[in-house]
Amino acid sequence: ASKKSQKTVMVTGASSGFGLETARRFAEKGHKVIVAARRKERLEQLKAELEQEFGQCCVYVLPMDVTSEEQIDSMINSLPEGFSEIDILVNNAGLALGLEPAHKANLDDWHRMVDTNIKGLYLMTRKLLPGMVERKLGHIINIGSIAGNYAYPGGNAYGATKAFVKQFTRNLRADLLGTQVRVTNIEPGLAETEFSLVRFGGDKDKADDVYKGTEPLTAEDIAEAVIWAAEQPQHVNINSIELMPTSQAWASLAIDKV
Ligand code: NDP
Ligand code: 8X3
Repeated sequence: ASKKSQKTVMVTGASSGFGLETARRFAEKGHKVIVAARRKERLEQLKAELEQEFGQCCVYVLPMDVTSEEQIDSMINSLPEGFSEIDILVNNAGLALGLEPAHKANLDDWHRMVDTNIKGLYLMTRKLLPGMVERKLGHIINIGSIAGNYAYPGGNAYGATKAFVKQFTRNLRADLLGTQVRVTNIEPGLAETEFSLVRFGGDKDKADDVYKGTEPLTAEDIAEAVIWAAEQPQHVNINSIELMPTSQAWASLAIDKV
């Protein structure tokens, strides 16, 4: 990017999966990238890698938990010059925990999904939006999911958090009309990252089984969709992109027969 077109991009959940690849793609294109997540060492390693590949100065490491309003406030106040005016926020940090039916699901898992996928996302958005509106420039790119569009067994609270993301995105668009701030929801289907490892509490065999025998989406595929939405000319707002692997589609509705 030329100096004029260079943007400052914040990616949450940049220590793994979609977030990491999205940060890589923005850095590759010459933008300044703030990489945020809880695992500091991974972020430091990513910064070293990206700066070696694409040049110094462009990556700022921000260890933080998106569920903490206090941490979000202090991180916004601590951003150094050159990184403090965020043009693009990629709200990617999120997780699924468990695949049990609702009557057996762990309530703590539900609390954590709501705190991260809903509360973390709206906190980041609410805190960064005023600056974008004031500067008449900004783009919020949310990572939703097909789980917010279609129901599946065991999707219970996770899918509902992603349905929140979908409707929140649309309502943001309604509020932001006339401000030049754009909002997009990316809705991926089955993609191989650490997502299943987290969902199944670190059980690698169970996680690997999810992707065995099929060709899932990759983190690079999602990063590509994010970049594409971000690179549209200013008068174009991509409302949503739903993408699935070719090897995934809908099944018929289930019927309980005696
Ligand atoms: P990964 O588990 O590989 O990455 C998740 C990222 O979120 C990690 O960087 C993790 O970093 C970060 N994160 C989790 N909790 C917090 C927190 N409290 N504060 C800050 N960062 C946090 O999974 P994906 O890349 O697949 O997931 C990214 C997003 O994509 C999620 O919102 C997920 O729901 C969504 N998604 C995933 C799909 C898939 O099939 N993989 C499909 C559709 C949507 P750290 O642990 O270091 O904090
Ligand atoms: C992740 C996709 O189908 O595992 O959001 O819920 S799915």
